Amino acid sequence: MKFTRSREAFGRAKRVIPGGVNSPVRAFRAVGGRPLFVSAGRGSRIDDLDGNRLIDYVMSWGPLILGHAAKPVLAAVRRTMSKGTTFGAPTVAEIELAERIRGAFPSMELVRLVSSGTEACMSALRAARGFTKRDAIAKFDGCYHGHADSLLVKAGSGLATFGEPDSGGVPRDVAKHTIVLPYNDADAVERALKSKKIAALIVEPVAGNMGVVLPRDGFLRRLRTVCTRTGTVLIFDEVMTGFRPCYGGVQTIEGIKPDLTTLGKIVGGGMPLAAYGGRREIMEGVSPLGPVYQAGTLSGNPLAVAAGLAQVDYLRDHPEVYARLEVLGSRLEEGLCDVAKRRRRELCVNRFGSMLTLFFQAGPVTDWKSASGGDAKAFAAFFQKMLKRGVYLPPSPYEAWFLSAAHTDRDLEATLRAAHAAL
Ligand code: KE4
Repeated sequence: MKFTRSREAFGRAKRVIPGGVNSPVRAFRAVGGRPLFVSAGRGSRIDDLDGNRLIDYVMSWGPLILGHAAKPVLAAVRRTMSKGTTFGAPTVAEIELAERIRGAFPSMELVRLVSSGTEACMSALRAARGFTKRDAIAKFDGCYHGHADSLLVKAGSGLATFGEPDSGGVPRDVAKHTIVLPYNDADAVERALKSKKIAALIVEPVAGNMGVVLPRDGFLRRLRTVCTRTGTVLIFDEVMTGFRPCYGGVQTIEGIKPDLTTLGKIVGGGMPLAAYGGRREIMEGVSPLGPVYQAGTLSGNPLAVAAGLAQVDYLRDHPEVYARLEVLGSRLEEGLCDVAKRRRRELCVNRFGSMLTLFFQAGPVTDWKSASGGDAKAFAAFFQKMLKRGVYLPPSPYEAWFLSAAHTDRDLEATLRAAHAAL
């Protein structure tokens, strides 16, 4: 693999964009070297500026469950854009997408469309604070819910690689309202929520931003019980897990009803669209019905809604996609564990359906403390060797690898061969 054109592009980018990237994790800071510049994507592959065709496991960090440039999504956007790109006025398609979301997530009685996962999480928290008239919120160490001020307190994605517990520019008066709890520690949650009136507890029901970390049996149920008892709004941040494991999310599989849910990524079909919603009495507090203000020029944007509708409708009409994703996920997990054993390397794989993380440690990895104990240098070396062998992994040890319906058995065989050589 040669990367000259990417290098030139990066030099040029750094002259006009901070760090040459529009999102920090893309800068390859955790793995060294220069970021890849992408020219095209198709199916499970991306082409970089130097004509390298790579098997992609970043998949734009989750939205592309059907693969790059999925036909139904492109067709829908093409059909829609001939009628204009944005109106700043309601359209019927927005109702249809909100109805689909409510169909897949019955807990979301009222739904508001926004433009990013950050906006969805920030707005959900404001709705919860408005509803409870409480200021404090709680989140978990290693979980990431976007970059709103009150959530940049030990975020797990991006910031985790910088080793910064807080972000610059977040006022102490804001951060002090956020309690950070250890993931998978329900007793700590019980103690915190008993000792202080909290507006909302926000959780990644399956974490993906410290690498994939699964909730212990009963953990989510305990959160539901404690939040109900203390009048705390339970928010499931399903930005990453929404429509990933099934035509629904973790709440569907666990049979647990959060008070609010945030969605993003898949629901937008790869376009800037996210959503938040939940219990009617909470969401009726949102403007123009109630005093909680939230707005957006491009909220419910017609092109993004068309892409989202096309993708979620395809998933609704082709449940076999989920069976296929489960087969691919388990094959990749087993293959990686087998390669690690043959190479006598202490690695552990956490998987949730078609999202997984290979940790460079023996494990188990059950929270941020254990997740951050891996060998980041060994991961960086592995990343670079895989890239040279045509496999593009997330450039951080604290992210999830994503499979799509476009990944093939041949992709997996090539990936496992590359992993065997790279280790
Ligand atoms: P965005 O604002 O990036 O659309 O969504 C924020 C967000 C909220 N909640 C969860 C569970 C998320 O995973 C995210 C965003 N995820 C990261 C990658 N793990 C986005 C990649 C990036 O920051 O560039």
